[in-house]
Amino acid sequence: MNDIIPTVGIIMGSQSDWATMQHAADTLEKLGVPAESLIMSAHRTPSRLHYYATGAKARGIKVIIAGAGMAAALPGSAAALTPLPVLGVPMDGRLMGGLDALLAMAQMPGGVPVGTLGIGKAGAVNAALLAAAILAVSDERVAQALDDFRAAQSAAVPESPDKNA
Ligand code: RP5
Repeated sequence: MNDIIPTVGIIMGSQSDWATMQHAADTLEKLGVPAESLIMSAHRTPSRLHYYATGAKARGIKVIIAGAGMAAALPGSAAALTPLPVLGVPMDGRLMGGLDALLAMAQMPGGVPVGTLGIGKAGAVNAALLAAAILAVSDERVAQALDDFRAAQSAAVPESPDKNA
């Protein structure tokens, strides 16, 4: 049995969002940040979302990453129910390439913030890195993992292009 308590909750509106949100999960795993991944929808499973968001802080979750597409109400609805920071990831591949979801997440009414990332895979990866950066303020182990990630990322960039690629 896995008794590691997750500190990041990755939630998504549908199974169809997992192809994108798995990049957030993979990035947190690489950083050694324990996370849980769950499906819940502001529209299809409102009771499940309410139960999760209102109980997340007491369970030890410190940051919530919420991925959704179309009306993309999940991050904002979660943010309305929890004092935890909520990071939103708009899904791509839908109407307007995900621009509709991006605007829905970013245009929150004043008073209920969602930290909205970019559309798709890059947004999912960056949501994980931003969640880790939030944790790193008070967790030296995560701070070191982020430093190592950035050093490895820089080292992997060649100084000149491979002209045969
Ligand atoms: C949203 O509606 C989900 O986040 C998903 O991106 C979108 C469509 O869901 P499916 O029809 O693919 O289940 O709530």
